[in-house]
Amino acid sequence: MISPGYFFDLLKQHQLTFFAGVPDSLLKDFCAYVTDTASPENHIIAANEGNAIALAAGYHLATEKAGVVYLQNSGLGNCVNPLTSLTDKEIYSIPLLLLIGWRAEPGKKDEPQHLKMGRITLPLLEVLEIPYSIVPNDETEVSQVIHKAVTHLNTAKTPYALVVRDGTFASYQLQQKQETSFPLVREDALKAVVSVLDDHDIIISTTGKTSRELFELRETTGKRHQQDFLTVGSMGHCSAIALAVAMQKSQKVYCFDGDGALIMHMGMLSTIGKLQPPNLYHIVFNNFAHDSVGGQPTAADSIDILAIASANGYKDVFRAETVGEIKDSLLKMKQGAGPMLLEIHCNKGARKNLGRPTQSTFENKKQFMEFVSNLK
Ligand SMILES: Cc1ncc(C[n+]2csc(CCOP(=O)(O)OP(=O)(O)O)c2C)c(N)n1
Repeated sequence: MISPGYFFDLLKQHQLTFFAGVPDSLLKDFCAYVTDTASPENHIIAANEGNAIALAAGYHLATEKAGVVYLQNSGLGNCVNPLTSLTDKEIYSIPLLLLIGWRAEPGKKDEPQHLKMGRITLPLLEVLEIPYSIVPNDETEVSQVIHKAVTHLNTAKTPYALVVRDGTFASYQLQQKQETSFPLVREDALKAVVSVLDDHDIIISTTGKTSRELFELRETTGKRHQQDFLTVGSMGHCSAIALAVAMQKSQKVYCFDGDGALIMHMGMLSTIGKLQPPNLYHIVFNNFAHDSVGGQPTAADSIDILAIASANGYKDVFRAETVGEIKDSLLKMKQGAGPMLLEIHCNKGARKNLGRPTQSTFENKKQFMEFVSNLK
């Protein structure tokens, strides 16, 4: 295993001191080390991975140096546009080092939403004409790989990728903990929300632990999963799915979002505000963090989600912290026409024994579509 500090120092020796990215569970120890060690102007947790590429491009324009962009391989999709039309050698030729967490490396067991990207990560880099190395699990070998990458950055002046396998980095505990002290964690808040929804309400839930907790809640309460569509992949897009469903059906549609996911594709708020779906209710479980992949902070502490939703045309907005406030807000929301947004402030953290959906994505889709087709 490689110590995050050792890897960070190797990068530093090669003048690689600027980091931008979206956190990933495989990179969480390294991301935590960067959060504790890099100065604020040298570490930007971006809204999405495409933004991170552009941040590294801006850094290069200003300093002539290459930046490091860290991401989960699922975020490679968000990078394709800026990698092909900004940093590519046929456009501005901007060097940067991609550090990619390799979920679902072929041969390793992983969740369905990662399988395709796991299989095509290396071929996709090849199609993008981005040379890469797989980071060795050994500290003596890793410096050679970084040396190779840096030689490419300095000579070809285009992106180079380091692909990181599961278990490459040794554990590192984040020192700069940003703890909140709200009464609830996400799972308790989610239970409170679900307790006041009806059996014919539609739920579209976001990527990560929110959907896992919703799935387990249905299991433990002996309910079927038919009214829930779990957006296990495509982070940031559950509100778009919810909008389109709401526009085709008269039933109430509840979008269960996370602050990281909402911020990742915040542009969707403007589409919802413009189209004014009266049956769309947006619930944001705001724990101010990318809790599902290690708890790194989002920008949620410096923005006003309610003001943003209002300014985008949401008809009413609410904020809650306690079970009572959640229930009161939802009862008020149910009586009025949407789009409306409820922001629930909650703490990071989840049960250690939280499972993953045992139902396949195909079964989830089938049951959900049958349920929806029987609605008006
Ligand atoms: C495009 C993309 N980038 C990164 C990830 C990895 N990822 C999965 S869940 C998650 C954090 C989600 O944060 P938030 O929406 O705030 O929900 P929380 O986990 O805090 O409940 C991330 C970064 C992903 N699945 N897809």
